[in-house]
Amino acid sequence: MSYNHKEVELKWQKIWAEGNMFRTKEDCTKPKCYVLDMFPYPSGEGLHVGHIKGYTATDTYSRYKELNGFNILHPIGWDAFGLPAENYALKNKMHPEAAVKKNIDTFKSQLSVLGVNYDWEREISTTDPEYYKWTQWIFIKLYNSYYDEEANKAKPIEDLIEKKYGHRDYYKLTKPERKEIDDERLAFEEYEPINWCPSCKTGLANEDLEDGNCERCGSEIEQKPMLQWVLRIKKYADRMLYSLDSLDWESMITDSQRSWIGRSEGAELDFKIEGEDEGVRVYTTRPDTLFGATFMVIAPEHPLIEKLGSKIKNIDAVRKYQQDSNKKTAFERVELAKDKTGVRLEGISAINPVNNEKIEIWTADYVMMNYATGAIMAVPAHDERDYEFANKFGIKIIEVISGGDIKKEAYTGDGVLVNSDFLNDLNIAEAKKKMIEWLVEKGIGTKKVNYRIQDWGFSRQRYWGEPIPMIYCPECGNVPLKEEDLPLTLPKVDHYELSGTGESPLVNIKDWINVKCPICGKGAKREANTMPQWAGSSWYYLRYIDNKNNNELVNKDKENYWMNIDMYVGGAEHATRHLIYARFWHKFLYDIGVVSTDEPFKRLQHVGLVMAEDGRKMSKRFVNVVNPSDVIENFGADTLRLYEMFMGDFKKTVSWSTNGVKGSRRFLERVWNLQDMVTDGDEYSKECESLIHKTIKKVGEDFEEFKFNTAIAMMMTLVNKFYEIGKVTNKEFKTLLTLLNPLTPHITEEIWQARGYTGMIKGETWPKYDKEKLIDDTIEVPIQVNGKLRAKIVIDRNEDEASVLAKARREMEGMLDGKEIVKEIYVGGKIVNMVVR
Ligand code: ANZ
Ligand code: ZN
Repeated sequence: MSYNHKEVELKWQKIWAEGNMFRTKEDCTKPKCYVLDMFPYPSGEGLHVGHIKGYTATDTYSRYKELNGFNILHPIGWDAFGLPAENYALKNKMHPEAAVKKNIDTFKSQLSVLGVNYDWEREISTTDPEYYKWTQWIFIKLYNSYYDEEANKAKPIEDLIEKKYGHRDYYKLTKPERKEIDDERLAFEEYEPINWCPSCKTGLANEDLEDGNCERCGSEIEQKPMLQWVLRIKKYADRMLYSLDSLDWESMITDSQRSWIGRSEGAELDFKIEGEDEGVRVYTTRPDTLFGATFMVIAPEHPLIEKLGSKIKNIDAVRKYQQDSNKKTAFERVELAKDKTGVRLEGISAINPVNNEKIEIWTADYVMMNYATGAIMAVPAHDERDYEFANKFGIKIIEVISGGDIKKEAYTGDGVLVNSDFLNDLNIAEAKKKMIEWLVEKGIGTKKVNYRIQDWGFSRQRYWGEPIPMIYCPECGNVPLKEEDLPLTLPKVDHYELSGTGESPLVNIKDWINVKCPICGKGAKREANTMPQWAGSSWYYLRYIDNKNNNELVNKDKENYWMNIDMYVGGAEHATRHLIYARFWHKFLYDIGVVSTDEPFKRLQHVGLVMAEDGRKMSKRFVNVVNPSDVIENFGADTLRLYEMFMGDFKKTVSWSTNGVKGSRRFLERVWNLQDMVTDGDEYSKECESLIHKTIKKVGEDFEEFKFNTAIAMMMTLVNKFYEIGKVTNKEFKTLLTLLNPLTPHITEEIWQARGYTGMIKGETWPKYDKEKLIDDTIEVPIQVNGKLRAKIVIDRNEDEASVLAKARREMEGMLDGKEIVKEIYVGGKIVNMVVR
């Protein structure tokens, strides 16, 4: 009988589905294993072979864990809000909901023929009102919380009201008091310039930018002042940093999280402006270098320019510079500014507080307004940017750390303090400490920690997202919806067009947007902006655990049993986006008692990209896209699965190879044909015993480490061995089929059944290896003749010397050019040496 993949795969997919065999049960007597794929965005293109790589890996891993006695949760769902669906729907004059439904159906049918073990009863979609009800619920919780720095956790906003005003009723507060409270909320409103993509017509978070451009369409970002909701992710920055160490993640990902959060320690201090009362506050990580601060630089947007405008003699030139730098992106200002530009503010100067020297004030766009205080003390001797700037504009450079040659370049290395009065001879750390003490004592400055990460801009001016569940009343201000009024669903309209003003299309849907204020009953408006796509994906893994629960986000006992996620698999492009946001929300949910752990993803494995055969990205434009459905049709799902796991190191980028697919198919045929070579006997044969034990060990260890390619190579070696000796015993065959089953579940179950082995492999336990049997019974020994390697012989591990030497002599017969053996030595188990003359 030949291997007919279509018949076999359909048959087993039917058996699994009809038997409901991948339903997850809450069996608390078993250890659990929660295996999760980063859920896909169901695009119109269907599944990519790159998706399949991740999904096969989690499927393999979870089947392997099940064979090892674990209770498995391996769910899937859809991250289906967002711009592509909305743009597609706009273009085709259809509703995004319909577009999404169609795409999800395509994805599901493609997944079903792959034979993955998802529990479909737990399917979720972020666009389902029963799901986004809870996304909105989290938003309201954030709105109703503040961060208590002492307790280092979020607390109800009423606690803060009580602390400040002695009661817990927000609506009893005066307007200025409310403002003070509102500014402490973890979700707050801000009127600030936001990143605006003119082509996507929406505001974006910093995480949505790539080199200062829109990550989606590549357009250059503008800064546009706009009222928007912001989430205080910065409050969680320290906790997000510290717990990174406890995670079993690849360092590539934890490193990029660290630098994205960008914690730095230093001091804030005031520089007085000559003749003014007020000063300018700067942030520095190097307070030790204060004696070397020979000028000051403020960002072009710094308010000082407006304030002292009349005193600045060259104000026209300064204004011109402000306009020029306004046109540059942040990336151009920071990364591309090889040639430093700037303008001196003539007519005013600052005083260096440590020696009362007058120093120049400049404005330059290498100083950013949205980081720290937007002003710096410049220390050209020890900062590269300041050095370049001072050299270009002829400003004094004073060395304060010894060890470099400041005539040549800025010195940023270690050393002791010089030219620094009371700091002289101290090392940098000591000098920092002493300077901060001095600043505090004089009331000039304090110690200060800063973060690169910005709070999360949360408003999107588009239709296809979760409505933000807030009402704005001119009398009462912001009023969140009550829990029992959730979900607030998107209005069902046939068409919605962009407003044209930059506002969300929802502003034009009058009977949705206009409401009565729940507090005072007067006319009010709903929030028209929607949430970013990252909202729904920031907590979805919790909903799988309890996706039908109408009363709470997730049941406590179930959450306790299933969390944390034991294995999380997805692309590295999420290192600083999804994985930052989800960790933030998880910590917040921990603070308010929804979850029992502080971190969601214990172990994270990232999957390398799959490129086209030509080494380029797969793209319709290059006509090089491999459609997984075609591969399944022609070669079978098991072949596709095996190939994707064998194509290379899981973490690395690999190119598709049609020959590789064929090779995988040939291997499966060889396994299939072993059926004709089975001999009686339910033991491991002597020839194969040690190789079998080694294979069991290697495959298990490699599966744990996501090294599927080397596990497969080992199984190929074993199959070669069976062919070499021309037979396989039942026990050997069963072991091979069980090891291979997580990778290629259809063909292995089919052979198992055809051989009449009892039950199914699903239900078997993973084979065990015997440590003692790992050692080979036979070994290879090289033969050296006059110091040259000439041949190899196979001997029994315990074979005696005489017998080994006899074998060696036989092997070399006729190869010694008639010369005579004058000496022969056998070094036990290692080598045979002969001397001939
Ligand atoms: C004086 C100094 C001397 C500095 C020295 C560095 C080296 P991180 O580590 O990234 O926090 N800085 C502060 N605010 C800035 C802004 N808004 N835009 C651009 N640069 C700014 O970097 C902190 C350092 O970056 C600060 O320490 C400041 O320069 C500069 F030998 O102050 B430093
Ligand atoms: Zn009102």
